[in-house]
Amino acid sequence: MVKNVKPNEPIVTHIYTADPSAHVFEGKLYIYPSHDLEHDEPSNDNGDQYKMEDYHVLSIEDMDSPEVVDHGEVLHVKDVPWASRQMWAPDSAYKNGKYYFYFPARDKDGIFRIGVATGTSPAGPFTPEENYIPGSFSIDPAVYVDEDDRAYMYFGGLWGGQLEKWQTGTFKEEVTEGPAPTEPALGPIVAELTDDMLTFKSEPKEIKIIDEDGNPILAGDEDRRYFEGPWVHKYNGLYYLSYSTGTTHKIVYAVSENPQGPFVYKGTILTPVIGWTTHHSIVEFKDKWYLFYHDCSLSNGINHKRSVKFTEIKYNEDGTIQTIDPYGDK
Ligand code: FUB
Repeated sequence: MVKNVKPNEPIVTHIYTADPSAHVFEGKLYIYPSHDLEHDEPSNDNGDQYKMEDYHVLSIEDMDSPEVVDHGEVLHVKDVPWASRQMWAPDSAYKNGKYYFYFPARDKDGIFRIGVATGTSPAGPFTPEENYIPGSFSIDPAVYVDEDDRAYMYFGGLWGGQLEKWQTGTFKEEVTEGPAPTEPALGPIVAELTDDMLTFKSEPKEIKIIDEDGNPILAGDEDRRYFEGPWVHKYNGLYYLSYSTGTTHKIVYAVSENPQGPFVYKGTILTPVIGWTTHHSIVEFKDKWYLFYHDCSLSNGINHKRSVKFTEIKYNEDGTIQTIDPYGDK
């Protein structure tokens, strides 16, 4: 257990953690991160340096004096029949009295797919299904269970996340480019989940992100276009889709009245952190809203050695989110 964790400090230091998906289950805050492995191999734009093999679950009971419990390894790639490597950003959900753990990994052909594992406790362990979710592709699943009990999975990531390779609807290994800078950017993908949470109910479809005038955000607009790491939460009846802009290293957001969009771009939640990737989640716990995110400060900027942190977020009266500079007080 790690005691007295402070905002904007690593919540654990005994392992490197990234891509935190935070949820409140059974009255506690559970964090589902990636588990970064330590190695000295070089980095590339394909993300080969992110060699993760397993997942740990973390939890916090009281955010006013946070003590973080590491529940240990809950799933390892060797136990997933369809997966070969790279257990990237996961998420979890609760429905039907069960916990569902969603994770991307490369299949035996090197194609990223999304798998699901189930368990009876939010702290795991989780038992994987034999195969990946049929029709799933790319990375970074985030599952939102709405108040009407319908559940949606948001996913997709550019570059190493392979989203460009699916532009025609089938996987094309040779495709490396997305749309031209003056064309609409690729959006994240959404698919409604079946009631048993194990398959897609509908064909995955691309989400449209537009500006306040109704124009699509363009591929060349790297300050606003979608890159990876989607997250959806609801605030005052509106759906907030937040995501990483990748090359410009920001967490930004867009809002909609419909969980499947279109979403209207609103602004920046988190300015760039130390390290290339930025990835987050947003959760309400005991009447406060928190942003969980990661950076590479503990490893002095090594991109594949990241640490999960948190900070409180505040809404303005008009529903916009106040921008956070994670190093603002230093
Ligand atoms: O952790 C591996 C990848 O890096 C994630 O899937 C992306 O969102 C980025 O954080």
